[in-house]
Amino acid sequence: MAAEIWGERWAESTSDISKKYMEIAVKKRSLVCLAADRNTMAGLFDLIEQVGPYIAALKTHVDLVDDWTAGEWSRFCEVADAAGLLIFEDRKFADIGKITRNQMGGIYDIRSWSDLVTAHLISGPDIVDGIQAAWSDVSRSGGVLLLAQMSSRGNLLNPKYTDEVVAKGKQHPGVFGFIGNGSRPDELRELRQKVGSAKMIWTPGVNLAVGDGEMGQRYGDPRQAILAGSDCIIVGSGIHKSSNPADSAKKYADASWNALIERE
Ligand code: 5BU
Repeated sequence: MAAEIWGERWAESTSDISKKYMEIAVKKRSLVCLAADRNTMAGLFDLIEQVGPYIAALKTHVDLVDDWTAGEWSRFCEVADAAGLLIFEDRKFADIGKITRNQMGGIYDIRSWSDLVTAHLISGPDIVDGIQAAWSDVSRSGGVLLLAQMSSRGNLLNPKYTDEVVAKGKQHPGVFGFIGNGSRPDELRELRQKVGSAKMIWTPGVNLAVGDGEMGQRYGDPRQAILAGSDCIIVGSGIHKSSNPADSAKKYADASWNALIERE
């Protein structure tokens, strides 16, 4: 079933975790990753309870939770796991390999609960080895999403930088895929051409209300993002700030799923 729906993306992928994601997306008929940017544990629990059935992955910023404790967080990850979600910490690592390896540990111990993390390639390719070593240290595995583009206005990830990130990232088995700019379908289409079919492209900067967001964020349409080659729309405020998060999540799920069917 997943092979049919995802076409060449499934056929060319050599990553277990990508295949796991594609299967979850088919099961839930949703290519939505929720950006769960709420800053209390109660707010996070409430959100996941409402939208769990309509999303395929959960993106966190573990360091923005005001009342974070290790115990509550591990309970939260258990709930996410029970809801069948991949857990993606959007940490945007950027340091040298050995420091990044240690930053996967520390108080938040990201290596012990994340399936995916983001990283910049600004410090060179060893950052991916550092992150993979950290997962190995706790006998787990995971995938790295490299920032090839960003959704925010004025960002410094110019096309030449994007090309180098893609060229290096494509070769590395520890790289699950790339972050692309969900607000600009044309840029995304170009990125997909460069990436080919073997790796994922996940896209923030997506909202049914297209246009400029807060503090330089930009938003594009979910259907357009998937048609341009995104494999997962990352949606934050479009869901968690809505008066009915479940209804909104369902709308994004339907838009993303229908676009995948249309694309393949
Ligand atoms: P929003 O509320 O849908 O704007 O939330 C977007 C989320 O995606 C938020 O958690 C950001 O940290 C994240 N993000 C982004 O907006 N743009 C980027 O280029 C990257 C991540 Br990388």
